[in-house]
Order: sequence, then C-alpha cells, then structure tokens
Amino acid sequence: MPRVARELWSESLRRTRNATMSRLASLFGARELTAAYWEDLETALIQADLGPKACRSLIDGLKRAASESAVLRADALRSALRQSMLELVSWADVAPTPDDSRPHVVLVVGVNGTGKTTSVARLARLHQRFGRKVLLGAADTFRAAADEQLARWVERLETEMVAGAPGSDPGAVVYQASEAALSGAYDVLIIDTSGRMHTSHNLMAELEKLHRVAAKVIQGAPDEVLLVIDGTTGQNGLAQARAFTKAVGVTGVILAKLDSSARGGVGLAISSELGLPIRYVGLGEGLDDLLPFDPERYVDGLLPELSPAGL
Ligand SMILES: Nc1nc2c(ncn2[C@@H]2O[C@H](COP(=O)(O)OP(=O)(O)OP(=O)(O)O)[C@@H](O)[C@H]2O)c(=O)[nH]1
Ligand SMILES: [Mg+2]
Repeated sequence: MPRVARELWSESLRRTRNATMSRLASLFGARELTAAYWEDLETALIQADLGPKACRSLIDGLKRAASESAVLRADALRSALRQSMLELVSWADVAPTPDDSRPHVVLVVGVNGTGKTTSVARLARLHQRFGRKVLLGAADTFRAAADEQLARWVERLETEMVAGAPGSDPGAVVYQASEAALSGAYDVLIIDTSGRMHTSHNLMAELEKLHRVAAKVIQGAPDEVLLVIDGTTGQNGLAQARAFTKAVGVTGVILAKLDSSARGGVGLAISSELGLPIRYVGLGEGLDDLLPFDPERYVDGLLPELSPAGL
C-alpha cells in the first residue's frame, strides 16, 4: 500500500487512538498482570466502543496468552492484542466483484446523514479506477435536493445517473436505472437511497421492495447491499445494522467518518457481534477518501504505540 494511504489511515484514526485508546499505552507498560490490571484493560477497551463481545474475546485471548507464557512482557501484550484484534476484523470472504455477464448492482442504505450519497460517489470513483463504466441511481426521491447533490458528483465523475421526480416512487427509479444499466452496457450500477430510521417498519419495507425491483430487471441483483454506518455514533450503529440486515440482507458495511470519530473501535464490534464484513471506510470528505477496508491499517491506527515506560 502506498505510504500516503498508510498516513491517511493513521491520521484518520488519531482521535480514536488519542481519546479512547490512549489508556492502553500505559497499560502496555504494566509489569504485573493483576486482577485490577485486567479490569482496567477491559474498561479501556469498552470505552473505545469495541462492544462487550469483542472486549470479552480479546481479554480472554490475552489471559490465555499470559498464562501460557507465564510472564507477558508489555510489548508482547501489545502484539498479542494486535493479533487478536486483527482476527476479529479479518474476513476470509472476498467482496463480490463485477464480471462481464451483466451489470454489478450495489444498493447503498442507512439511516439519515450517515454518508450514503457521498459514499455512492466515492464508490463510483473506486470502480472507475478499475476502468469500469459506472451508472448511478438516485433513488432518494424523498429529500428535495438529494438528486442535485448526486448530480454534482456525477459531473465530477463524468458519468451518468438516473433520477426520478421529487416525491416519486423510488422503486420506479431503481427499475429505470436497472434497465438503463443493462441497455447502456454499464459494468456497475450504484443506487443511492434515502435515509431512513431503522425503527420505521414502512420505510424498511420500502427497501425490501427496491431490492425486489432490482432483482426483477437484473437476475441476481443486487450483488451487494452496503450499509453506511456513521463511525461517530458508536454502539448505536449496531442496532441499525441489525434492523437493516433483517430487512434487506446487508452484505457489508461502509464505516464512514472514521476521521471525525473518537469511537472508531466500533468496527470491531460490527465485525464480531454482527458477523458483517466492513468493506470500505470513509476517511474524509473528498472524492478519494473512501478506501477499501484494510484490517492491518485499521488495527494499527487504533492501537497506541508502547509508552516509553513499557519498553
Ligand atoms: N469527515 C467525513 N465526513 C463525511 C464522510 N462521509 C460523509 N461525510 C459528510 O457527512 C455529511 C452527510 O453526508 P451524505 O453523504 O449527504 O449523507 P447521507 O447519508 O446521504 O444523508 P441523507 O441522504 O440526508 O440521509 C456530508 O457533509 C459529508 O461530507 C467521511 O468519511 N468523513
Ligand atoms: Mg443522501
């Protein structure tokens, strides 16, 4: 990975690292692993929004490692924790990728303001980098200016989009966009949807319908349903993920706004408690600031270095 990307990850996770994970640095320096020590470590991990399940499995793993090696040196503790964290976010499955047989369809969903529209544009950019022809579907017909926002991105991306009149049926947009993707020989169709509360039954049912409409026009579509979670909202993102997964079968998560979050550890909770892979992360507001998820960069960005006392 180019150096610039590594720095972007580290820079973006600075807040989480400094605000919530910094306590770990002094814990890494501990000489004696007492009961109070393990409690402190667990508290620090919980505060970083890793969620109870991930915390438990990390602590259990570390205790095992400690008992196996009798004395666990501070630097060994850091690398054991790093290894366990990596295991929690490393997914064996590979994200589905477009093939030549038909357009690859991606449905982007999430609650209000999480970063869906921005992510749609940036995802388009990532696909364009592979030389793929990308069409956007503006199925957020609910918010008046939504298609204008997407249209501005479309201009910058030098691509096309299919939109409907404000207030019109988003299902019709998905239908037209899917047909246009087929007839225009597009490689990828990315559909933006309106923000919706995961607690609203009707709005979740509407998403299910969009899913069905896409499948009607393009057999097997959508290939991916990406849930955008705002990285600043911490554990609340988990409740959202559960509801969206129930309604539309989310295939992966886009963790946006990691750069403005002090609770970036939530990615570990998403991976371990929901069993959902994180596919992309948002590390800024620019067109090039959506990156494919990289477990090593993520974990290294979260963990503070050893404090000098621990060396
Ligand atoms: N710092 C930062 N800001 C982001 C990121 N992703 C999105 N944003 C900002 O978050 C705000 C909301 O982004 P949108 O893409 O409009 O969110 P949305 O989910 O489409 O919103 P609704 O359609 O209203 O539900 C914008 O100001 C974006 O610039 C990110 O990764 N980092
Ligand atoms: Mg939007």
